[in-house]
Amino acid sequence: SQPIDLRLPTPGCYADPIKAGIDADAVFDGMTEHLFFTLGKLATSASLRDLYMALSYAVRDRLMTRYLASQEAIRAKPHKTVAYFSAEFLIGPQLNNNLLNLGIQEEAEEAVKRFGIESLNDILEVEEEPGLGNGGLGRLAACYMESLASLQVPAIGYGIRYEFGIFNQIIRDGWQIEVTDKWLKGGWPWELPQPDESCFVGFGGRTENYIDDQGNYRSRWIPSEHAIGVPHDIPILGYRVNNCDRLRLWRADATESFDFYAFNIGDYYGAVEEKVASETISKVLYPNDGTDEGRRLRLKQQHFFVSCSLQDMIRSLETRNIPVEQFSENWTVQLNDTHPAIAVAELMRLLIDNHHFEWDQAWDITNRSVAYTNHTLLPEALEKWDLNLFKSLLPRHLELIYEINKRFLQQVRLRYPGNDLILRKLSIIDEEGSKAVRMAHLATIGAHNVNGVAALHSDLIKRQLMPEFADLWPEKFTNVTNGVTPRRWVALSNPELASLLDQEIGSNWITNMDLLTQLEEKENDSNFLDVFGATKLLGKRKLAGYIHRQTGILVDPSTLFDVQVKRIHQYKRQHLNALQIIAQYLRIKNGTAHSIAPRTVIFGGKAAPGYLMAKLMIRFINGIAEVVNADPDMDGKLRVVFLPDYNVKLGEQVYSATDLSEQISTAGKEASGTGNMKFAMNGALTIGTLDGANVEIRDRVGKENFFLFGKTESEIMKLRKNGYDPKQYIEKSPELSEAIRLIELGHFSNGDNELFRPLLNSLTGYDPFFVMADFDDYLLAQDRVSKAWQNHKEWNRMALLNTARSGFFSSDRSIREYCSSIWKVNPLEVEITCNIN
Ligand code: NBY
Repeated sequence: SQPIDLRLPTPGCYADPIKAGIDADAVFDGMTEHLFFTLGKLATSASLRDLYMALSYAVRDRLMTRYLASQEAIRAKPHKTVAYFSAEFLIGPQLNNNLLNLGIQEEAEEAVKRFGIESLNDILEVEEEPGLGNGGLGRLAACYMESLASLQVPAIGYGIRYEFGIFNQIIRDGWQIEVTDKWLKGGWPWELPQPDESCFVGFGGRTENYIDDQGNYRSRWIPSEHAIGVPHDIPILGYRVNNCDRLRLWRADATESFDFYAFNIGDYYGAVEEKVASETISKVLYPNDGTDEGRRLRLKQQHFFVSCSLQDMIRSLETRNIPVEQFSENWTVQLNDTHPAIAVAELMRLLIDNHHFEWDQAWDITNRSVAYTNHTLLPEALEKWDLNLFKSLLPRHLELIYEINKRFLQQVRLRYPGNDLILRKLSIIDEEGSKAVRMAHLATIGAHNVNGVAALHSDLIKRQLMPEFADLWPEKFTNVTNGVTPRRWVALSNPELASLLDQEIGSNWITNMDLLTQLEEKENDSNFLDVFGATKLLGKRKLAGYIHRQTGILVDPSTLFDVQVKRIHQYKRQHLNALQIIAQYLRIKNGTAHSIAPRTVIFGGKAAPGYLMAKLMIRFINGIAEVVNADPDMDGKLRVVFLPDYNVKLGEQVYSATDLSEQISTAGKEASGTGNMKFAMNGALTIGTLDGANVEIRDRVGKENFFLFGKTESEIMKLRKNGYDPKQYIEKSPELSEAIRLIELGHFSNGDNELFRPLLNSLTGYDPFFVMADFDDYLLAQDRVSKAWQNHKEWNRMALLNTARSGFFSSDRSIREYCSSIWKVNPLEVEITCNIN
């Protein structure tokens, strides 16, 4: 390919991709200029925040050559580009990631020292992360963007620039309190607003038929309302390459302002919803990770960002003189769950109504371009929109969906003559009860590929979620097991491990995680195992310091750090872990805890504001923590910590400091999990069920290096079918009965024996997630953990093998699979020549 000559004397313009032109002097000079000109500050009076801003701007400047060259490369020569559509991108802090990918961490360290700062970390600490996602789904999108850029694949992430991201969590009296996330308040240096590329989006109104100049019958939409989408672009630089992709987030301009301060935190949801009804569409992220709330504003958000993005993509063809007929040769659209599934109807509308394509050609283009990733089997999380709501907001789209459905069902009739049941099951319109549009059906029919996110999950999509679709189109359904980026989740978050790996196997592991298998040669090298264990201890010391500062709890870094961090959910079963702690507590109290490992059990995670049971689970954990941590009998044996406000930044501290990773969801419920992968890479052992990607993690790290417990998915199904009764399990288990009795007595709620009643009733009555059924086996697995911990050398060996065999879970591998089997895209190497070198 032709090198791009920008003819610009820009900072960081250099032919040598790594470091050239960016030494500590350049970083220092850049900071000085920005302090003075951009921030209006003298270096002598600059605060840490000022220095953070100045360094960020200086680094951003040095991304621009690559950023523009990457866009120029596509302009110069058409190349299929990935458009990753996601309502959430949980990108985390940007500064250190960009320093790493540019290769200038040391230069930055030296530059900040010249400002009298002791360590770059002091500046990194200041960065506020954009919480534009709920959990795994949003974080996955961020890992995928980073891998796309690192693999030199042209890509753009399309989403929403929420003014308020996921709420900040504080814990008061053991309860979660939600606080508005004002991530933009101090200015956020990583985005570039591009108001010239704004788009119009319609809502409501009516449709009409008309005859055009050529005498053709056509339909059009006359919306009653409009919003303007203003793109805000975030550069996503690949690791040590010139390719710099983009995250393009749309902001809806405010129509009127209001004071979010007045949030009634007890009713976060209601407060947001009511006020927001008259408000701008991009105001707030829905803080809901597992249930479809079916709110009008949410559908508005979805259509808003999808319409802006598709218009933007078509416009980019037009400005490059590429005919719109060639849309699918130039773009491949990935739908991150059904949140952007309206894209199927919106692309049809744009092609037919605006660009006057015939139906068949428009459908062909749509179907060739769009693919859909499913992230959940939970029925309550499958998006459905009430037909009347849908019609009032998107009347033209509903007409198009009816037509899509009509043509689709005609095909089904031919394939299954006389089978009305299958028509009802496959239809986009749910006719049971009040009518609704099923977004998963729209996505599946519109897409050329549907994938799940782990082998088991993809299998269950075919067998349980959409068996009729899988029978109709078996080749449409595939699997791409999730992955996480080793740049953030090893190199940035675990610098001690990263430098040990560099020393032992060279530094190529960071872009080729399969090289980690070379570590297997060290499994019996006693000295190496000690060093490996020592890096873990460093991480644990740091986390212990953080825990003390945040919660006042003193924890001992030599104890087993047993961690469960993820959204709080019944299916993820944090309460199973909590019950296990009570059992251990009782053993210690009764003097029967003979060989239990001294543990620090750490929880972190947010509960959806309207999910009362999850909020009670947080209160429950904190109730246990209060009793355990105050009891001198527990000293040196057991500590329980609930870390408030779990987010990406905190995750970076946690994964590197963990010995035991808790992945204990009810089998069949967790689509994949991605935290499980981050833990394994960082040398934590997993205690887990055969669920999601745990299955593949265990296959790869070896069953002897994984603490397995619990019923399998098919055993759970059988139990459910045969009438599951949790009481039978409680009666059979003295330790479980005793734990429950203690909770009933109010032992963990200052004598209040009503507080945890709803939780107990659920567990002992219906137990929808089979906590009681798995309890005894879980406790036995925890005993195996305790036993293994006695032999530190052996533990370190198993931990090392986890790291060594976790290469498969790099998002680079996932992205390569998407590129070759779904998107059919190739890398496009960006070369740069400069006139200033
Ligand atoms: O996606 C998660 C899955 O639970 C996890 O197993 C998987 O590893 C991960 C990545 O594939 N799903 C998830 O995080 N979902 C959400 O955050 C989410 C957000 C919004 C809504 C539903 C789910 N919603 O209905 O609005």
